[in-house]
Amino acid sequence: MSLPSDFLWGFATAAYQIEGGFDQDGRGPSIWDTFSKTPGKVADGKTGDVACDSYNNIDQDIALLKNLGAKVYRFSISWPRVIPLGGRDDPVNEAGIAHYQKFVQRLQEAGIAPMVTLYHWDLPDNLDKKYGGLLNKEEFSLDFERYARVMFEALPTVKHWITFNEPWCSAVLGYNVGLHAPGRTSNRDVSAEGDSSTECWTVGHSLLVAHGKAVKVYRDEFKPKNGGEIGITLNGDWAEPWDPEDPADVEACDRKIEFAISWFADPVYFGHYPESMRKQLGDRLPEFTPEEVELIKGSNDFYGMNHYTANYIKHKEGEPEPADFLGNLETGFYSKAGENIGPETQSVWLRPSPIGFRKLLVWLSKRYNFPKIYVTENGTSEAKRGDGEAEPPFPEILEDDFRCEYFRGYINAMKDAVVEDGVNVRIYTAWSLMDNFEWAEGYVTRFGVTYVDYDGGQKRHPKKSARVIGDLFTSLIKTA
Ligand code: PNW
Repeated sequence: MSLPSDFLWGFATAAYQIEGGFDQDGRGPSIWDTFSKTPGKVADGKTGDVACDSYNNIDQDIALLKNLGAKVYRFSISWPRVIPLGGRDDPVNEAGIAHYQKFVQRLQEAGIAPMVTLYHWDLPDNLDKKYGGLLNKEEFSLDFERYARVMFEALPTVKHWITFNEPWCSAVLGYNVGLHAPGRTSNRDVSAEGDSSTECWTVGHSLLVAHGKAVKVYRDEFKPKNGGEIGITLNGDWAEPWDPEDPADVEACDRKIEFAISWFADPVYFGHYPESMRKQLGDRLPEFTPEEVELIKGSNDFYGMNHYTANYIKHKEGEPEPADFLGNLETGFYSKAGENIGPETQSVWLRPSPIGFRKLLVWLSKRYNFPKIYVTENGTSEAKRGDGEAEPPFPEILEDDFRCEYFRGYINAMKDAVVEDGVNVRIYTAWSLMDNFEWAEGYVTRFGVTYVDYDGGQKRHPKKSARVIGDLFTSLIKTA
């Protein structure tokens, strides 16, 4: 028993993390340009100005994908590259459009299917300044709708569209914790502006409405002639009870997943927010109008799933904090019995737990009636090697056995979910094709299956894990 013969696998990236070319050919600034240039926001004061310089290295990136055997490549469009000021009446930058048209054409000539994310966090800065960006549902959703239409029209051969990458991250990291652009939070040590108790819920709602509008445009105007699919990509970790004997911890696990994933997935599949969130947040959680329900309910052609890690969950007693976004609970890596969920990595939030992937695939499939799932991100930074704080220098860094083990564990867990639990996964793209700008962590943390020599001409060197993924899928996919 194995994965279906039409299963597609490959790698994922995002525009701001790899493109560079920040001021080339008319690109405008995004909120991440502004945020990363603000002192103290990104490790070592780094920005995505150059990153992997993928904007100027189309041929090298496609050759790499081909060399690794990828069947699909997930990348994102930089909104301010194609509409520098972002708004629905603002001019389109033809050079930006031409860039993505050329890229898609070259990819397809190489036999690689493009999977395009419209929004991977790089909002045109002008829209943030003009009307508060994602906080302004009416303006934002109309501007996003127009941007989406421009891209659907420009790239008619693309069959897989993702509206938003990880709305949870945009809302919580951007408007509650303040760790990501635009960096708003109630914590006045971090930001002069923001209200963690309300803004993230407002932003989540705007994102859902904008998603719904873009899906409607695609289905009404483009799907009939182009025949592609569209969905949203959600992130979320698996949850294990801290004390499996305590029903309150067991219950808190479901609540944790609801606050992370069902916040967006319940509206998309059922047309309303989860009961647990309505109960805790009251009128801080916006109401859907009947028109919004109409737009959002049933708006996924596939479920886009980003998944990295798992946590032990301990329920909290008493009233939740106003800024709480977890569901009145604590997350940790150790259980009551002292078990560790998985080995440490360079990312404080990430410890591998392959079994958690299988369990979450089953949880989601049961709740949302076995949707077609595309795993759009899965991957890891490395564990520390030896006593060193940093990763080893090139070329030892290419021997990334820890990452190889991660992919073996996770991809096999996914295979088990498909083969034994009836879960319907059809596409898998590993995060990431190459080392890149890891947001607030700058370039310190590397998630790539390919090493990028940032200071030595941006050369790409595949690590051991790049081959492991290809070999695994080759052995797991049924030959037609
Ligand atoms: C995802 N967390 O982000 C993003 O989609 C990628 O752009 C990113 O590079 C990748 O995962 C690795 O970090 C996340 O704190 C960032 O739980 C942070 C969290 C989850 C996902």
